[in-house]
Amino acid sequence: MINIIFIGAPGSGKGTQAELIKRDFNISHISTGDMFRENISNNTELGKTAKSFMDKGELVPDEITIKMLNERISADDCKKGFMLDGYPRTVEQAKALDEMLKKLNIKLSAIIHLHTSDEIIIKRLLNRARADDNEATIKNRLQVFKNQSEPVLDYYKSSVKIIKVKSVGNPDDVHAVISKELKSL
Ligand code: B4P
Repeated sequence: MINIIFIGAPGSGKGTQAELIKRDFNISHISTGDMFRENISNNTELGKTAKSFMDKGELVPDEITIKMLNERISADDCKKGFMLDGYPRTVEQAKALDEMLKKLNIKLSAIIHLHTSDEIIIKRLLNRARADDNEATIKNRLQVFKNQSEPVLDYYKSSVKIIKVKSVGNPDDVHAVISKELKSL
């Protein structure tokens, strides 16, 4: 059973690669971004709060995100293995995840760190053109990633295997590199 985390800047391809892994490894795909977007389209209170942060390129507060994730990861389908796409994004979220996994008696197999250049990210996201994909917001999201999410890699470096993968070129080629790494775990 594999339990993995994807860490990478906005637009580094976490969602894209997670879909390909799901296809090949039959594990649950948990995307906090997708969960927030679903709440936004259903016009829930959680969605309204999340939207006010996402539109500015800020992170949704830890308190809300941790609660939502803890409920999701306790669900039965996660027992067959899971990948977290876009969580944890802060050291606080990582600490809360550790606590939760300890309670559930689950171990992380690895972290996939997707990386590429800011220039490529800006091009990709302007091309994707989602609601939060305008240039000012993208630049803020990149800064937020550097300030708040990169420290998560430091937090895990002595306890979990970190696999660094360059996320450029054809998504299928990037997937082949990740697949090979996961099969050798
Ligand atoms: P997310 O939904 O996680 O989205 P993302 O970081 O923008 O994108 P991702 O890396 O998944 O890129 P994708 O594969 O789609 O976050 C959105 C927002 O939600 C955050 O800013 C935050 O506000 C909030 N949020 C989410 N999780 C949170 C948390 N834990 N705590 C607090 N707030 C949270 O790829 C992007 C584009 O690139 C696509 O168009 C794709 O087709 C293209 N692409 C991908 N790989 C490519 C490749 N190899 N070559 C060419 N194009 C490629």
